[in-house]
Amino acid sequence: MPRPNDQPVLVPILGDQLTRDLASLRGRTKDDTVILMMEVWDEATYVRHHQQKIALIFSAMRHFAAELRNAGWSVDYTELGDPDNAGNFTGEVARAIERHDPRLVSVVEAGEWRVRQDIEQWADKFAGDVEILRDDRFICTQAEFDEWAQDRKTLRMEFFYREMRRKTGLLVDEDGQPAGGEWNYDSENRKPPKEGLAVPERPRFAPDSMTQEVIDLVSERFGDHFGTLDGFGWPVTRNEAEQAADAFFAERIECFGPYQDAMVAGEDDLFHSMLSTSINLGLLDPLDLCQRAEQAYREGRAPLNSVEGFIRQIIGWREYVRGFYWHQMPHLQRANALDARRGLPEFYWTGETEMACLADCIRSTRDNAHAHHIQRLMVLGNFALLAGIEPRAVQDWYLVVYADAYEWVELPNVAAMILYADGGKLASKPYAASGNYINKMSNYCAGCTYSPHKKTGDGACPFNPLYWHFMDRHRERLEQNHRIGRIYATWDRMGEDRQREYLDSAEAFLDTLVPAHPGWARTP
Ligand code: FAD
Ligand code: DLZ
Ligand code: SF4
Repeated sequence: MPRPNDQPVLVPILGDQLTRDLASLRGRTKDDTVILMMEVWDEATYVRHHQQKIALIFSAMRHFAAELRNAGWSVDYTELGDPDNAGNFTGEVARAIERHDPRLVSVVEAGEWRVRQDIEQWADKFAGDVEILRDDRFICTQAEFDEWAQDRKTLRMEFFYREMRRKTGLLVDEDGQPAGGEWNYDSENRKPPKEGLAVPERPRFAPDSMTQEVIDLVSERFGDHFGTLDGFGWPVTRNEAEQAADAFFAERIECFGPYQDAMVAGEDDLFHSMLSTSINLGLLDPLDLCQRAEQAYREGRAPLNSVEGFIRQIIGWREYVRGFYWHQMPHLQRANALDARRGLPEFYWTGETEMACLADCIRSTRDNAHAHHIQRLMVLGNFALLAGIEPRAVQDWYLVVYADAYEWVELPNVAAMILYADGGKLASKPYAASGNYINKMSNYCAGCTYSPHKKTGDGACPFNPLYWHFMDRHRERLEQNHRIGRIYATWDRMGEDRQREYLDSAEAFLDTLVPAHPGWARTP
């Protein structure tokens, strides 16, 4: 039965929808709307998120609710500790419907498959009207992505990215050509770190009393989850996120491009923007950031390769993985084209490994709930690929440990980009590399028990034999691939004895790996 018009509209806002420009708020009036925000047990525990990730989301939610109330909105906020908390979104919306008897529930579609499935049941479960609005914080609609992807065998980001450049006009000159003549300047963005590289400190935001209250809550309720709360300094409000963005555009964007793939032990941020947590929560608008980057280039404050690289990560990769996720779900979750079956090694959780590169990336992950892209891809991801770790375990790990991790962005990066589990729809070849690559792009090897120059046997960098073990066991599939197939000529030239040394060395190393207890990622 339709409700009378004097009943309010109930607007549930999820934890990663923290913007006043949300489609469900646009055009609403304050006296006619009740905003519902819900801290719920199911979201906090469906995987055992890093402690900083829960603290960040709850603190940002509470600050956003306060900002809305100060602006005159009516906000119904359920805290995790409320005795009647139903523990999940559907139960909390049901309780709110009893409290407010709304004429309409208006919600923006959830970012994740799991939650979207639940929300799609609301119209059947609840008596009143329910509308589910498109999340227009993304530049590309799903219909656009699906149309672009239709009839393509492979879905390369590069071609999608050019469409997004044309759609937004970012770095496109008046004649329709890309600024500077090229669409992509990645070849200029592969500088190894140089000695004494000076990296400006990124701003950190000391917890205020609201954040401290959340930190205490997380410590009490989730203190056995992975990671530490010490040094929590993420932006939790739009204002803080803007300050973080200002600092990036003032101090780091210049070197962002050239050192994008560099890694330095103990330097956790380098020249990265460190803005993913704020963008994904809704505190920063991705298009606005790209426009600011373009302005920096047009005004001569930042070089084109840095600005193009930054814009590509956002309107290219970020938009692309989101379209890819919805295009490939739900089977992407179960994809395992390389039939990888090994358990995740325990050291991914403890950091206890002699491999200096992995140890540093895991330490940064534990301390900051963050590691930068090339660490996620070419160290942590490369190892998981070469060692044949089962995709579901790797997916869970990435979803737990990073403060910016939501399944729509984590899953394509893990299943398709690092593990090639989709069989090559996303990546034209597996991102497999030996110790050579890490040695070239970082200073890790200088402080490692192993040597990147030693190929097999005692003291050899494990990435070296693992690389050939991987190539050998996937020969049938990869030999046909024109981007990687030629490597087999090198393998064949080695001769059987040398090949055996590589394979034995890899197997001896793999035998030392202790599988992690699954309880690290999910409550059994
Ligand atoms: P910067 O290096 O400054 O890049 C600028 C922005 O570009 C980022 O803030 C982010 O919004 C976007 N971006 C860059 N690369 C990607 C990408 N591959 N996919 C989507 N967006 C991108 N990013 C997440 O936001 N959440 C995740 O759960 C996540 N999981 C990842 C898992 C793996 C295996 C890999 C290889 C990458 C993953 N990324 C993820 C992408 C990337 O590593 C992070 O976005 C980045 O490290 C965040 O730090 P930053 O803000 O300093 O990024
Ligand atoms: C990740 C997360 C966590 C830990 N907790 C909550 C929560 O209690 N309430 C909430 O609204 N959102 C939370 N989130 C973010 C949601 O998981 C995210 O909004 C959905 O997964 C998007 O589909
Ligand atoms: Fe990593 Fe190998 Fe270098 Fe050690 S030698 S830091 S394991 S790449």
